[in-house]
Amino acid sequence: MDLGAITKYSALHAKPNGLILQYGTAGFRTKAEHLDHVMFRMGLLAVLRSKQTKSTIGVMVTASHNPEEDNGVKLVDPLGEMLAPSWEEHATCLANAEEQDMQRVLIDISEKEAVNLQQDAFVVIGRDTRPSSEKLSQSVIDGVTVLGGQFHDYGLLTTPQLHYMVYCRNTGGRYGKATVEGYYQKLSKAFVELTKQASCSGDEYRSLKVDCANGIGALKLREMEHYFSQGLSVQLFNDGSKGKLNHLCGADFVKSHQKPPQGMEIKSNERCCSFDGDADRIVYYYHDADGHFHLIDGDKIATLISSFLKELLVEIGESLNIGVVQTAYANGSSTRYLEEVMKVPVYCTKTGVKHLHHKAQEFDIGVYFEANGHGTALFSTAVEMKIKQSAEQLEDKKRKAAKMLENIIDLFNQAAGDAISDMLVIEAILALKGLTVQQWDALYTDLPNRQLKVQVADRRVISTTNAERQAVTPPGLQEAINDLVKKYKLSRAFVRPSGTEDVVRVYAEADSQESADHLAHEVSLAVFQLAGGIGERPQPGYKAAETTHNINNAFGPGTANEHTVP
Ligand code: 16G
Ligand code: MG
Repeated sequence: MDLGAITKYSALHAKPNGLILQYGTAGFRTKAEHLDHVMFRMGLLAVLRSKQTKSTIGVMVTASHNPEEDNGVKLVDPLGEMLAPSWEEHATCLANAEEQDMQRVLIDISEKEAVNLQQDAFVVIGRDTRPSSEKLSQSVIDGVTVLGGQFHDYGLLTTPQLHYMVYCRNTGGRYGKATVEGYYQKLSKAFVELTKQASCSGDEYRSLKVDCANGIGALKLREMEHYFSQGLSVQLFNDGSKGKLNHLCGADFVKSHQKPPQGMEIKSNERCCSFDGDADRIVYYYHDADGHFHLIDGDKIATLISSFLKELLVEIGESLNIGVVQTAYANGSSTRYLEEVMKVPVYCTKTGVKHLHHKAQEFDIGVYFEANGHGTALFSTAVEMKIKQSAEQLEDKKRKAAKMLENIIDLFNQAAGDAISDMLVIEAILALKGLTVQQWDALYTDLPNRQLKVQVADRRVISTTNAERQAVTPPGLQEAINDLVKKYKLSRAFVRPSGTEDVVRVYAEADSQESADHLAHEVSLAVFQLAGGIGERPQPGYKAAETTHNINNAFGPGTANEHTVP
Protein backbone atom coordinates (compact mmCIF):
# COMPACT_ATOMS: atom_id res chain seq x y z
CA MET A 1 0.00 0.00 0.00
CA ASP A 2 1.52 3.32 -1.03
CA LEU A 3 0.34 5.26 2.00
CA GLY A 4 1.92 8.49 0.80
CA ALA A 5 -0.01 8.41 -2.46
CA ILE A 6 -3.26 7.52 -0.66
CA THR A 7 -2.88 10.52 1.67
CA LYS A 8 -2.09 12.81 -1.25
CA TYR A 9 -5.06 11.71 -3.36
CA SER A 10 -7.41 11.53 -0.42
CA ALA A 11 -6.80 15.23 0.20
CA LEU A 12 -8.15 15.87 -3.30
CA HIS A 13 -11.36 14.08 -2.25
CA ALA A 14 -11.53 15.59 1.22
CA LYS A 15 -14.26 14.62 3.63
CA PRO A 16 -16.46 17.48 4.85
CA ASN A 17 -15.81 17.97 8.55
CA GLY A 18 -18.18 16.18 10.89
CA LEU A 19 -20.20 14.45 8.18
CA ILE A 20 -21.28 10.97 9.24
CA LEU A 21 -22.86 8.52 6.81
CA GLN A 22 -23.99 4.95 7.10
CA TYR A 23 -23.87 2.10 4.59
CA GLY A 24 -27.57 1.29 4.70
CA THR A 25 -29.80 -1.28 2.97
CA ALA A 26 -28.97 0.23 -0.40
CA GLY A 27 -25.43 1.49 0.20
CA PHE A 28 -24.65 5.16 0.87
CA ARG A 29 -27.23 7.70 -0.21
CA THR A 30 -27.39 11.43 0.30
CA LYS A 31 -27.08 14.77 -1.52
CA ALA A 32 -24.63 14.35 -4.39
CA GLU A 33 -22.41 17.20 -3.21
CA HIS A 34 -21.56 15.29 0.00
CA LEU A 35 -20.36 12.17 -1.71
CA ASP A 36 -17.02 12.83 -3.38
CA HIS A 37 -14.90 11.46 -0.51
CA VAL A 38 -17.24 8.47 -0.13
CA MET A 39 -16.78 7.54 -3.78
CA PHE A 40 -12.98 7.76 -3.57
CA ARG A 41 -12.98 5.63 -0.44
CA MET A 42 -15.38 3.05 -1.91
CA GLY A 43 -12.88 2.74 -4.78
CA LEU A 44 -10.24 1.89 -2.15
CA LEU A 45 -12.54 -0.53 -0.35
CA ALA A 46 -13.54 -2.29 -3.58
CA VAL A 47 -9.84 -2.99 -4.25
CA LEU A 48 -9.41 -4.53 -0.78
CA ARG A 49 -12.54 -6.65 -1.21
CA SER A 50 -11.36 -7.74 -4.64
CA LYS A 51 -7.96 -8.75 -3.28
CA GLN A 52 -9.58 -10.64 -0.41
CA THR A 53 -12.08 -12.56 -2.55
CA LYS A 54 -9.68 -12.88 -5.51
CA SER A 55 -12.65 -11.82 -7.63
CA THR A 56 -14.01 -8.89 -9.58
CA ILE A 57 -16.01 -6.47 -7.42
CA GLY A 58 -18.61 -4.00 -8.72
CA VAL A 59 -19.22 -0.38 -7.76
CA MET A 60 -22.52 1.19 -8.81
CA VAL A 61 -23.07 4.94 -8.63
CA THR A 62 -26.81 5.55 -8.26
CA ALA A 63 -29.47 6.72 -5.83
CA SER A 64 -32.23 4.66 -7.47
CA HIS A 65 -35.63 6.31 -6.93
CA ASN A 66 -34.31 9.26 -4.89
CA PRO A 67 -34.59 12.79 -6.28
CA GLU A 68 -32.19 13.82 -9.01
CA GLU A 69 -30.05 15.94 -6.65
CA ASP A 70 -29.16 12.88 -4.54
CA ASN A 71 -26.68 10.22 -5.39
CA GLY A 72 -25.33 7.07 -3.83
CA VAL A 73 -22.99 4.14 -4.16
CA LYS A 74 -23.07 0.45 -3.47
CA LEU A 75 -20.59 -2.36 -3.82
CA VAL A 76 -21.43 -5.62 -5.57
CA ASP A 77 -19.93 -8.88 -4.27
CA PRO A 78 -18.48 -11.69 -6.46
CA LEU A 79 -21.66 -13.53 -7.40
CA GLY A 80 -23.48 -10.31 -8.16
CA GLU A 81 -25.00 -10.14 -4.70
CA MET A 82 -25.05 -7.30 -2.18
CA LEU A 83 -21.92 -6.61 -0.13
CA ALA A 84 -21.38 -8.97 2.86
CA PRO A 85 -22.60 -7.43 6.17
CA SER A 86 -19.13 -7.35 7.82
CA TRP A 87 -17.87 -5.30 4.87
CA GLU A 88 -20.84 -2.94 5.18
CA GLU A 89 -19.39 -2.07 8.57
CA HIS A 90 -15.95 -1.51 7.06
CA ALA A 91 -17.55 0.73 4.44
CA THR A 92 -19.18 2.84 7.16
CA CYS A 93 -15.91 3.11 9.15
CA LEU A 94 -13.91 4.07 6.08
CA ALA A 95 -16.43 6.64 4.88
CA ASN A 96 -16.51 8.31 8.29
CA ALA A 97 -12.78 8.31 9.09
CA GLU A 98 -11.30 11.80 9.35
CA GLU A 99 -8.45 12.43 6.89
CA GLN A 100 -5.70 11.73 9.42
CA ASP A 101 -7.27 8.37 10.42
CA MET A 102 -7.83 7.04 6.90
CA GLN A 103 -4.55 5.11 6.67
CA ARG A 104 -5.11 3.43 10.01
CA VAL A 105 -8.65 2.38 9.07
CA LEU A 106 -7.45 0.94 5.75
CA ILE A 107 -4.72 -1.04 7.50
CA ASP A 108 -7.19 -2.22 10.16
CA ILE A 109 -9.58 -3.54 7.53
CA SER A 110 -6.78 -5.28 5.64
CA GLU A 111 -5.55 -6.96 8.82
CA LYS A 112 -8.97 -7.94 10.13
CA GLU A 113 -9.92 -9.47 6.81
CA ALA A 114 -6.48 -11.00 6.15
CA VAL A 115 -6.23 -9.25 2.79
CA ASN A 116 -3.17 -10.24 0.79
CA LEU A 117 -2.06 -6.87 -0.51
CA GLN A 118 0.12 -8.50 -3.18
CA GLN A 119 -2.97 -10.05 -4.80
CA ASP A 120 -4.25 -8.44 -8.04
CA ALA A 121 -7.53 -6.51 -7.87
CA PHE A 122 -10.17 -5.83 -10.50
CA VAL A 123 -13.15 -3.51 -10.13
CA VAL A 124 -16.00 -2.80 -12.56
CA ILE A 125 -17.92 0.44 -12.37
CA GLY A 126 -21.35 1.53 -13.59
CA ARG A 127 -23.40 4.67 -13.17
CA ASP A 128 -26.92 5.99 -13.69
CA THR A 129 -27.94 9.11 -15.64
CA ARG A 130 -27.84 11.67 -12.80
CA PRO A 131 -25.90 14.81 -13.71
CA SER A 132 -23.54 14.16 -10.76
CA SER A 133 -22.84 10.50 -11.57
CA GLU A 134 -20.05 10.89 -14.11
CA LYS A 135 -17.83 12.98 -11.86
CA LEU A 136 -18.53 10.77 -8.86
CA SER A 137 -17.65 7.60 -10.75
CA GLN A 138 -14.35 9.28 -11.68
CA SER A 139 -13.68 9.62 -7.94
CA VAL A 140 -14.29 5.88 -7.55
CA ILE A 141 -11.72 5.27 -10.30
CA ASP A 142 -9.21 7.52 -8.50
CA GLY A 143 -9.62 5.36 -5.40
CA VAL A 144 -9.19 2.12 -7.33
CA THR A 145 -6.12 3.39 -9.15
CA VAL A 146 -4.30 4.75 -6.14
CA LEU A 147 -4.46 1.33 -4.48
CA GLY A 148 -3.07 -0.28 -7.62
CA GLY A 149 -6.35 -1.92 -8.76
CA GLN A 150 -7.26 -2.54 -12.38
CA PHE A 151 -10.70 -1.46 -13.49
CA HIS A 152 -13.23 -1.42 -16.29
CA ASP A 153 -15.62 1.51 -16.44
CA TYR A 154 -18.88 0.42 -18.13
CA GLY A 155 -20.18 3.99 -18.01
CA LEU A 156 -23.98 4.17 -18.10
CA LEU A 157 -25.63 0.96 -16.87
CA THR A 158 -28.74 -0.08 -15.00
CA THR A 159 -27.94 -1.38 -11.51
CA PRO A 160 -28.94 -4.96 -12.42
CA GLN A 161 -26.74 -4.82 -15.52
CA LEU A 162 -23.74 -4.10 -13.31
CA HIS A 163 -24.70 -7.03 -11.04
CA TYR A 164 -24.91 -9.19 -14.17
CA MET A 165 -21.42 -8.09 -15.34
CA VAL A 166 -19.88 -8.98 -11.98
CA TYR A 167 -21.58 -12.39 -11.97
CA CYS A 168 -20.45 -13.15 -15.55
CA ARG A 169 -16.86 -12.15 -14.87
CA ASN A 170 -16.57 -14.30 -11.75
CA THR A 171 -18.07 -17.43 -13.32
CA GLY A 172 -15.73 -17.58 -16.29
CA GLY A 173 -18.42 -16.46 -18.74
CA ARG A 174 -20.70 -19.44 -17.92
CA TYR A 175 -23.52 -17.13 -16.90
CA GLY A 176 -23.15 -14.96 -19.99
CA LYS A 177 -20.84 -12.52 -21.72
CA ALA A 178 -19.82 -9.59 -19.51
CA THR A 179 -20.79 -6.93 -22.04
CA VAL A 180 -23.94 -4.90 -22.58
CA GLU A 181 -24.27 -6.65 -25.92
CA GLY A 182 -23.94 -10.02 -24.16
CA TYR A 183 -26.73 -9.05 -21.74
CA TYR A 184 -29.05 -7.98 -24.58
CA GLN A 185 -28.32 -11.11 -26.57
CA LYS A 186 -28.78 -13.55 -23.71
CA LEU A 187 -32.10 -12.11 -22.58
CA SER A 188 -33.51 -11.42 -26.04
CA LYS A 189 -32.66 -14.86 -27.39
CA ALA A 190 -34.51 -16.49 -24.48
CA PHE A 191 -37.45 -14.11 -24.87
CA VAL A 192 -37.82 -14.59 -28.62
CA GLU A 193 -37.59 -18.39 -28.25
CA LEU A 194 -40.32 -18.30 -25.61
CA THR A 195 -42.73 -16.01 -27.40
CA LYS A 196 -42.39 -18.01 -30.62
CA GLN A 197 -44.26 -20.76 -28.81
CA ALA A 198 -47.14 -18.52 -27.77
CA SER A 199 -50.31 -19.52 -29.55
CA CYS A 200 -52.07 -16.18 -29.20
CA SER A 201 -50.51 -13.47 -31.22
CA GLY A 202 -51.96 -10.11 -32.21
CA ASP A 203 -51.30 -6.66 -30.86
CA GLU A 204 -53.35 -6.98 -27.72
CA TYR A 205 -50.75 -9.23 -26.17
CA ARG A 206 -47.66 -7.80 -27.69
CA SER A 207 -47.46 -4.09 -27.06
CA LEU A 208 -46.57 -2.43 -23.81
CA LYS A 209 -46.24 1.13 -22.52
CA VAL A 210 -43.18 1.65 -20.35
CA ASP A 211 -42.60 4.59 -17.99
CA CYS A 212 -38.82 4.80 -17.58
CA ALA A 213 -38.78 7.34 -14.69
CA ASN A 214 -36.61 9.61 -16.90
CA GLY A 215 -33.73 7.34 -15.99
CA ILE A 216 -31.18 4.86 -17.29
CA GLY A 217 -33.90 2.28 -18.06
CA ALA A 218 -34.98 4.36 -21.07
CA LEU A 219 -31.51 4.41 -22.59
CA LYS A 220 -30.93 0.72 -22.12
CA LEU A 221 -34.38 -0.38 -23.23
CA ARG A 222 -34.02 1.72 -26.38
CA GLU A 223 -30.67 0.07 -27.12
CA MET A 224 -32.13 -3.36 -26.52
CA GLU A 225 -35.51 -2.92 -28.21
CA HIS A 226 -34.55 -4.11 -31.68
CA TYR A 227 -33.14 -7.38 -30.29
CA PHE A 228 -36.57 -8.56 -29.16
CA SER A 229 -38.93 -6.59 -31.40
CA GLN A 230 -40.27 -9.80 -32.96
CA GLY A 231 -41.78 -10.70 -29.60
CA LEU A 232 -42.86 -7.35 -28.18
CA SER A 233 -43.23 -3.74 -29.16
CA VAL A 234 -42.52 -1.26 -26.37
CA GLN A 235 -43.55 2.37 -26.29
CA LEU A 236 -41.32 4.43 -24.00
CA PHE A 237 -42.52 7.32 -21.82
CA ASN A 238 -40.56 9.55 -19.45
CA ASP A 239 -37.47 8.62 -21.41
CA GLY A 240 -35.36 11.45 -19.99
CA SER A 241 -35.65 13.67 -23.05
CA LYS A 242 -37.41 16.38 -21.06
CA GLY A 243 -38.64 15.46 -17.55
CA LYS A 244 -36.65 15.23 -14.32
CA LEU A 245 -35.47 11.87 -12.97
CA ASN A 246 -38.10 10.18 -10.75
CA HIS A 247 -40.21 13.33 -10.67
CA LEU A 248 -43.94 12.41 -10.71
CA CYS A 249 -43.06 9.17 -12.47
CA GLY A 250 -41.35 5.84 -11.98
CA ALA A 251 -42.21 2.68 -10.06
CA ASP A 252 -41.87 4.24 -6.63
CA PHE A 253 -44.20 7.12 -7.49
CA VAL A 254 -46.82 4.83 -9.04
CA LYS A 255 -46.72 2.33 -6.18
CA SER A 256 -46.83 4.87 -3.38
CA HIS A 257 -49.37 7.25 -4.91
CA GLN A 258 -51.44 4.47 -6.48
CA LYS A 259 -51.82 6.47 -9.65
CA PRO A 260 -50.28 6.55 -13.14
CA PRO A 261 -47.15 8.57 -13.82
CA GLN A 262 -47.33 11.95 -15.46
CA GLY A 263 -46.64 12.04 -19.14
CA MET A 264 -48.38 8.78 -20.07
CA GLU A 265 -51.72 8.57 -21.86
CA ILE A 266 -53.48 5.37 -20.86
CA LYS A 267 -56.43 3.94 -22.76
CA SER A 268 -58.67 1.50 -20.94
CA ASN A 269 -57.25 -1.98 -20.50
CA GLU A 270 -53.86 -1.09 -21.95
CA ARG A 271 -50.96 -2.85 -20.27
CA CYS A 272 -48.46 -0.40 -18.74
CA CYS A 273 -45.44 -0.67 -16.47
CA SER A 274 -43.02 1.63 -14.63
CA PHE A 275 -39.31 1.19 -13.85
CA ASP A 276 -37.56 3.05 -11.05
CA GLY A 277 -34.59 5.39 -11.59
CA ASP A 278 -31.94 2.65 -11.85
CA ALA A 279 -34.27 0.03 -13.39
CA ASP A 280 -34.14 -2.58 -10.65
CA ARG A 281 -37.85 -2.31 -9.76
CA ILE A 282 -40.99 -2.73 -11.83
CA VAL A 283 -44.75 -2.46 -11.27
CA TYR A 284 -47.58 -2.95 -13.79
CA TYR A 285 -50.95 -1.18 -13.99
CA TYR A 286 -53.95 -0.43 -16.19
CA HIS A 287 -57.17 1.56 -16.29
CA ASP A 288 -60.37 -0.47 -16.45
CA ALA A 289 -63.32 0.41 -18.68
CA ASP A 290 -64.69 2.70 -15.94
CA GLY A 291 -61.41 4.60 -15.75
CA HIS A 292 -60.36 3.06 -12.42
CA PHE A 293 -56.67 2.64 -11.87
CA HIS A 294 -55.43 -0.87 -10.97
CA LEU A 295 -51.91 -1.47 -9.67
CA ILE A 296 -50.23 -4.83 -10.12
CA ASP A 297 -47.40 -4.85 -7.63
CA GLY A 298 -44.49 -7.15 -6.76
CA ASP A 299 -46.80 -9.57 -4.93
CA LYS A 300 -48.89 -10.21 -8.01
CA ILE A 301 -45.77 -10.44 -10.17
CA ALA A 302 -44.40 -13.13 -7.81
CA THR A 303 -47.73 -14.96 -8.01
CA LEU A 304 -47.78 -14.97 -11.82
CA ILE A 305 -44.19 -16.16 -12.01
CA SER A 306 -44.38 -18.86 -9.36
CA SER A 307 -47.68 -20.23 -10.72
CA PHE A 308 -46.16 -20.49 -14.17
CA LEU A 309 -42.98 -22.16 -12.93
CA LYS A 310 -45.02 -24.62 -10.90
CA GLU A 311 -47.19 -25.51 -13.89
CA LEU A 312 -44.10 -26.17 -15.99
CA LEU A 313 -42.62 -28.42 -13.32
CA VAL A 314 -45.85 -30.43 -13.14
CA GLU A 315 -45.84 -30.78 -16.92
CA ILE A 316 -42.23 -31.95 -16.96
CA GLY A 317 -42.97 -34.32 -14.07
CA GLU A 318 -40.29 -32.88 -11.80
CA SER A 319 -40.99 -32.45 -8.13
CA LEU A 320 -38.56 -29.69 -7.25
CA ASN A 321 -38.82 -27.63 -4.13
CA ILE A 322 -40.11 -24.18 -5.02
CA GLY A 323 -40.56 -21.37 -2.49
CA VAL A 324 -41.77 -17.78 -2.60
CA VAL A 325 -40.11 -15.18 -0.38
CA GLN A 326 -41.93 -12.00 0.65
CA THR A 327 -41.68 -9.33 3.35
CA ALA A 328 -44.25 -8.21 5.92
CA TYR A 329 -45.49 -5.67 3.34
CA ALA A 330 -46.84 -8.42 1.09
CA ASN A 331 -50.59 -8.13 0.82
CA GLY A 332 -52.33 -10.78 2.92
CA SER A 333 -54.38 -11.86 -0.09
CA SER A 334 -51.24 -12.71 -2.04
CA THR A 335 -49.87 -14.88 0.76
CA ARG A 336 -53.21 -16.63 1.16
CA TYR A 337 -53.53 -17.23 -2.59
CA LEU A 338 -50.02 -18.65 -2.88
CA GLU A 339 -50.39 -20.93 0.13
CA GLU A 340 -53.99 -22.04 -0.19
CA VAL A 341 -54.70 -22.01 -3.92
CA MET A 342 -51.27 -22.47 -5.47
CA LYS A 343 -50.02 -24.66 -2.61
CA VAL A 344 -46.63 -22.99 -2.79
CA PRO A 345 -44.78 -22.47 0.49
CA VAL A 346 -44.28 -18.80 1.37
CA TYR A 347 -41.55 -17.37 3.60
CA CYS A 348 -41.24 -13.92 5.10
CA THR A 349 -37.96 -12.06 5.67
CA LYS A 350 -36.95 -8.62 6.85
CA THR A 351 -37.27 -5.74 4.38
CA GLY A 352 -34.28 -5.24 2.07
CA VAL A 353 -33.29 -7.18 -1.02
CA LYS A 354 -30.33 -8.93 0.54
CA HIS A 355 -32.55 -10.72 3.07
CA LEU A 356 -34.97 -11.97 0.42
CA HIS A 357 -32.19 -13.00 -1.97
CA HIS A 358 -30.42 -14.95 0.74
CA LYS A 359 -33.57 -16.85 1.72
CA ALA A 360 -34.47 -17.60 -1.91
CA GLN A 361 -31.09 -19.32 -2.36
CA GLU A 362 -32.27 -22.10 -0.02
CA PHE A 363 -34.68 -23.57 -2.59
CA ASP A 364 -34.30 -25.46 -5.87
CA ILE A 365 -36.31 -22.58 -7.26
CA GLY A 366 -36.73 -19.47 -5.10
CA VAL A 367 -38.96 -16.63 -6.27
CA TYR A 368 -38.64 -13.42 -4.28
CA PHE A 369 -40.36 -10.07 -4.60
CA GLU A 370 -40.94 -7.06 -2.38
CA ALA A 371 -44.37 -5.51 -2.83
CA ASN A 372 -42.57 -2.45 -4.22
CA GLY A 373 -41.54 -4.44 -7.30
CA HIS A 374 -37.98 -5.51 -6.58
CA GLY A 375 -37.40 -9.20 -7.17
CA THR A 376 -36.33 -12.11 -9.34
CA ALA A 377 -36.16 -15.91 -9.34
CA LEU A 378 -33.14 -18.02 -8.45
CA PHE A 379 -32.46 -21.54 -9.75
CA SER A 380 -29.94 -23.89 -8.12
CA THR A 381 -27.15 -25.21 -10.32
CA ALA A 382 -28.55 -28.73 -9.96
CA VAL A 383 -31.93 -27.55 -11.27
CA GLU A 384 -30.37 -25.80 -14.24
CA MET A 385 -28.51 -28.98 -15.18
CA LYS A 386 -31.55 -31.18 -14.71
CA ILE A 387 -33.73 -28.94 -16.86
CA LYS A 388 -31.09 -28.78 -19.61
CA GLN A 389 -30.97 -32.57 -19.66
CA SER A 390 -34.75 -32.85 -19.71
CA ALA A 391 -34.93 -30.43 -22.62
CA GLU A 392 -32.71 -32.81 -24.59
CA GLN A 393 -33.99 -36.18 -23.43
CA LEU A 394 -37.72 -35.95 -22.84
CA GLU A 395 -40.38 -36.38 -25.51
CA ASP A 396 -43.05 -34.10 -26.95
CA LYS A 397 -45.04 -32.09 -24.42
CA LYS A 398 -42.60 -32.66 -21.59
CA ARG A 399 -39.72 -31.65 -23.78
CA LYS A 400 -41.53 -28.48 -24.81
CA ALA A 401 -42.14 -27.55 -21.17
CA ALA A 402 -38.51 -28.25 -20.26
CA LYS A 403 -37.35 -26.09 -23.17
CA MET A 404 -39.62 -23.31 -21.96
CA LEU A 405 -38.22 -23.55 -18.47
CA GLU A 406 -34.70 -23.52 -19.83
CA ASN A 407 -35.43 -20.26 -21.62
CA ILE A 408 -37.19 -18.74 -18.61
CA ILE A 409 -34.10 -19.52 -16.52
CA ASP A 410 -31.96 -17.66 -19.07
CA LEU A 411 -34.38 -14.74 -19.12
CA PHE A 412 -34.15 -14.06 -15.38
CA ASN A 413 -31.31 -11.96 -14.05
CA GLN A 414 -30.27 -14.20 -11.17
CA ALA A 415 -27.77 -11.69 -9.86
CA ALA A 416 -30.39 -9.08 -8.89
CA GLY A 417 -33.98 -7.94 -9.38
CA ASP A 418 -34.06 -6.37 -12.84
CA ALA A 419 -36.90 -4.32 -14.33
CA ILE A 420 -35.99 -5.14 -17.95
CA SER A 421 -35.56 -8.85 -17.33
CA ASP A 422 -38.68 -9.08 -15.14
CA MET A 423 -40.68 -7.20 -17.78
CA LEU A 424 -39.66 -9.70 -20.45
CA VAL A 425 -40.43 -12.65 -18.16
CA ILE A 426 -43.89 -11.24 -17.43
CA GLU A 427 -44.58 -10.46 -21.09
CA ALA A 428 -43.51 -13.97 -22.10
CA ILE A 429 -45.74 -15.60 -19.47
CA LEU A 430 -48.76 -13.47 -20.40
CA ALA A 431 -48.26 -14.31 -24.07
CA LEU A 432 -47.75 -18.02 -23.44
CA LYS A 433 -50.79 -18.30 -21.20
CA GLY A 434 -52.88 -15.95 -23.34
CA LEU A 435 -53.67 -13.81 -20.30
CA THR A 436 -54.82 -10.21 -20.47
CA VAL A 437 -53.71 -7.78 -17.80
CA GLN A 438 -57.19 -7.88 -16.24
CA GLN A 439 -57.16 -11.67 -16.06
CA TRP A 440 -53.78 -11.53 -14.36
CA ASP A 441 -55.06 -8.90 -11.92
CA ALA A 442 -58.10 -11.04 -11.15
CA LEU A 443 -55.99 -13.87 -9.66
CA TYR A 444 -56.89 -12.41 -6.27
CA THR A 445 -58.12 -9.11 -4.85
CA ASP A 446 -55.72 -7.12 -2.70
CA LEU A 447 -56.87 -6.40 0.83
CA PRO A 448 -57.28 -2.64 1.39
CA ASN A 449 -54.22 -1.31 3.19
CA ARG A 450 -52.66 1.87 4.46
CA GLN A 451 -49.09 2.91 5.21
CA LEU A 452 -48.19 5.82 7.49
CA LYS A 453 -45.07 7.34 8.98
CA VAL A 454 -44.61 8.46 12.59
CA GLN A 455 -41.88 10.82 13.81
CA VAL A 456 -40.22 9.74 17.05
CA ALA A 457 -37.20 11.08 18.95
CA ASP A 458 -35.18 7.91 18.38
CA ARG A 459 -36.59 5.22 16.14
CA ARG A 460 -34.12 2.68 17.54
CA VAL A 461 -36.38 2.29 20.59
CA ILE A 462 -38.46 0.08 18.32
CA SER A 463 -36.99 -3.36 17.84
CA THR A 464 -38.79 -6.16 16.03
CA THR A 465 -38.77 -9.91 15.60
CA ASN A 466 -40.45 -12.52 13.41
CA ALA A 467 -39.35 -10.79 10.18
CA GLU A 468 -40.45 -7.38 11.47
CA ARG A 469 -44.02 -8.53 12.07
CA GLN A 470 -43.86 -8.13 15.85
CA ALA A 471 -42.47 -5.36 18.02
CA VAL A 472 -40.30 -6.49 20.93
CA THR A 473 -39.69 -3.01 22.36
CA PRO A 474 -40.86 -0.59 23.65
CA PRO A 475 -42.80 -2.56 26.24
CA GLY A 476 -46.54 -2.68 25.69
CA LEU A 477 -46.47 -1.68 22.02
CA GLN A 478 -47.11 -5.13 20.56
CA GLU A 479 -49.89 -5.76 23.09
CA ALA A 480 -51.49 -2.47 22.06
CA ILE A 481 -51.25 -3.42 18.37
CA ASN A 482 -52.75 -6.86 19.09
CA ASP A 483 -55.74 -5.26 20.84
CA LEU A 484 -56.31 -2.82 17.96
CA VAL A 485 -56.05 -5.50 15.29
CA LYS A 486 -58.76 -7.55 17.06
CA LYS A 487 -61.28 -4.78 16.40
CA TYR A 488 -61.27 -5.29 12.63
CA LYS A 489 -61.95 -8.13 10.21
CA LEU A 490 -59.18 -9.74 8.12
CA SER A 491 -56.83 -7.32 9.78
CA ARG A 492 -53.10 -7.19 10.34
CA ALA A 493 -50.72 -4.42 11.36
CA PHE A 494 -47.04 -3.99 12.12
CA VAL A 495 -44.53 -1.23 12.77
CA ARG A 496 -40.82 -1.04 11.98
CA PRO A 497 -38.11 1.59 12.06
CA SER A 498 -37.25 2.64 8.49
CA GLY A 499 -33.78 1.79 7.23
CA THR A 500 -33.68 4.77 4.88
CA GLU A 501 -35.53 7.59 6.64
CA ASP A 502 -35.74 8.89 10.20
CA VAL A 503 -39.28 7.63 10.75
CA VAL A 504 -41.23 4.67 12.06
CA ARG A 505 -43.32 3.00 9.37
CA VAL A 506 -46.81 1.72 10.11
CA TYR A 507 -48.63 -0.80 7.92
CA ALA A 508 -52.23 -1.92 8.35
CA GLU A 509 -54.63 -3.94 6.25
CA ALA A 510 -58.26 -4.91 6.80
CA ASP A 511 -61.45 -5.90 5.01
CA SER A 512 -62.30 -2.32 3.96
CA GLN A 513 -60.31 0.82 3.18
CA GLU A 514 -62.05 2.61 6.01
CA SER A 515 -61.02 -0.07 8.52
CA ALA A 516 -57.44 -0.16 7.19
CA ASP A 517 -57.25 3.64 7.55
CA HIS A 518 -58.65 3.56 11.10
CA LEU A 519 -56.38 0.76 12.16
CA ALA A 520 -53.29 2.48 10.70
CA HIS A 521 -54.20 5.67 12.52
CA GLU A 522 -54.77 3.94 15.85
CA VAL A 523 -51.48 2.06 15.56
CA SER A 524 -49.73 5.36 14.74
CA LEU A 525 -51.12 6.84 17.95
CA ALA A 526 -49.86 3.85 19.93
CA VAL A 527 -46.39 4.33 18.41
CA PHE A 528 -46.52 8.04 19.17
CA GLN A 529 -47.46 7.42 22.79
CA LEU A 530 -45.26 4.43 23.56
CA ALA A 531 -42.19 5.08 21.39
CA GLY A 532 -41.51 8.75 22.10
CA GLY A 533 -43.40 10.55 19.34
CA ILE A 534 -42.31 14.09 18.53
CA GLY A 535 -44.08 16.98 16.82
CA GLU A 536 -47.76 16.89 16.07
CA ARG A 537 -49.79 13.87 17.22
CA PRO A 538 -50.87 11.70 14.25
CA GLN A 539 -54.20 12.98 12.96
CA PRO A 540 -57.02 10.83 11.62
CA GLY A 541 -57.31 10.80 7.85
CA TYR A 542 -54.08 10.96 5.92
CA LYS A 543 -52.17 13.21 3.60
CA ALA A 544 -51.05 11.64 0.34
CA ALA A 545 -47.39 12.39 1.11
CA GLU A 546 -47.58 10.51 4.39
CA THR A 547 -48.85 7.30 2.95
CA THR A 548 -45.80 6.65 0.90
CA HIS A 549 -43.51 3.79 1.67
CA ASN A 550 -40.00 4.88 0.92
CA ILE A 551 -40.97 7.78 -1.30
CA ASN A 552 -39.01 10.62 0.15
CA ASN A 553 -35.48 9.57 0.57
CA ALA A 554 -34.00 13.03 0.59
CA PHE A 555 -31.70 12.78 3.55
CA GLY A 556 -31.54 15.94 5.56
CA PRO A 557 -29.36 16.09 8.64
CA GLY A 558 -30.50 13.57 11.21
CA THR A 559 -32.02 11.11 8.77
CA ALA A 560 -31.13 7.48 8.45
CA ASN A 561 -28.09 7.59 6.21
CA GLU A 562 -26.64 10.94 7.10
CA HIS A 563 -26.22 13.03 10.16
CA THR A 564 -23.83 15.78 11.06
CA VAL A 565 -22.03 15.72 14.37
CA PRO A 566 -21.50 19.07 16.03
C1 16G B 1 -34.07 -0.01 0.26
C2 16G B 1 -34.07 -1.45 -0.20
C3 16G B 1 -35.48 -1.90 -0.55
C4 16G B 1 -36.40 -1.68 0.63
C5 16G B 1 -36.32 -0.25 1.13
C6 16G B 1 -37.03 -0.12 2.45
C7 16G B 1 -32.34 -2.58 -1.50
C8 16G B 1 -31.56 -2.60 -2.77
N1 16G B 1 -33.24 -1.61 -1.40
O1 16G B 1 -34.44 0.86 -0.77
O2 16G B 1 -35.40 -3.26 -0.86
O3 16G B 1 -37.72 -1.96 0.28
O4 16G B 1 -34.96 0.10 1.35
O5 16G B 1 -36.94 1.18 2.93
O6 16G B 1 -32.16 -3.41 -0.63
P1 16G B 1 -37.36 1.55 4.42
O7 16G B 1 -36.48 0.76 5.35
O8 16G B 1 -37.17 3.02 4.51
O9 16G B 1 -38.79 1.17 4.58
MG1 MG C 1 -33.80 1.00 -7.61
